[in-house]
Amino acid sequence: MKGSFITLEGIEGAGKSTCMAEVLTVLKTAGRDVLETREPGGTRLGEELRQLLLGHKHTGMHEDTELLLMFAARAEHLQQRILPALHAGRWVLCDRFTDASYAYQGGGRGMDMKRIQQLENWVQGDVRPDLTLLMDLPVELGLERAGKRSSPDRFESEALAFFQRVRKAYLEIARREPQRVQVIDASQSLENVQAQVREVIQRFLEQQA
Ligand code: Z5A
Repeated sequence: MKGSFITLEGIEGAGKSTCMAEVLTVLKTAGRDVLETREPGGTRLGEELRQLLLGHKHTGMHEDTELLLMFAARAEHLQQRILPALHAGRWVLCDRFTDASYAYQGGGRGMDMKRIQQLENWVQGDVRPDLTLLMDLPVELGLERAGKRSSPDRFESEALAFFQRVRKAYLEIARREPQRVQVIDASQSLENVQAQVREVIQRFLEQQA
């Protein structure tokens, strides 16, 4: 039996990490064996690449390099952890995946979406998430929530307009793939957001039964 692949996406401060816990609880209560992971990262090599990508050591990194490093980390993650877990019948819950490359590198940096698609096809073959929760909220609110954290990483240091392009790109993906991408109104209170998340996951579980 093959497990299901669920991803969480959203702009800065959207509450993905907070809601991962909620998704995990619902899945575990339903008896699913879940691999919880994240991108960039998820493997030892991927976590090292994450440090290079998010840290300030390579502030002027070229956008091609950034995109290729994202996909290098993803190739390692897929081959070493995600695919073995899915083939073993486990569920995979991942904090960000390829939609983030379309939103941040495509939308935010303005890179050619076709290039990203070529890498997606090469690295992933036909592997795509079965369900994606897009935590959506106004950029100003997300940045305000995230701003309460200590030191900003390389992406968090970007300007407001960058995150507005990222949000727009995410919403465009949701518009194109309404079956896979479920939009959560993340501007609501935490209780309300968690309730929306529970409902989407319960519905998905029922569809899989
Ligand atoms: N990136 C990329 O460019 N290309 C790619 O292909 C991939 C990634 C895969 C790392 O992501 C960066 O990599 C990311 C995109 C880029 N950069 N950015 N920006 P990350 O996921 O590790 O980093 P992040 O976006 O900063 O996520 P985060 O730290 O996990 O934050 P979050 O999940 O969006 O939010 P949170 O930590 O759950 O919540 C933020 C705060 O708001 C926190 O204090 C909560 O208690 C609070 N919160 C949450 N929900 C609520 C509600 N509903 N009401 C009030 N307060 C709330």
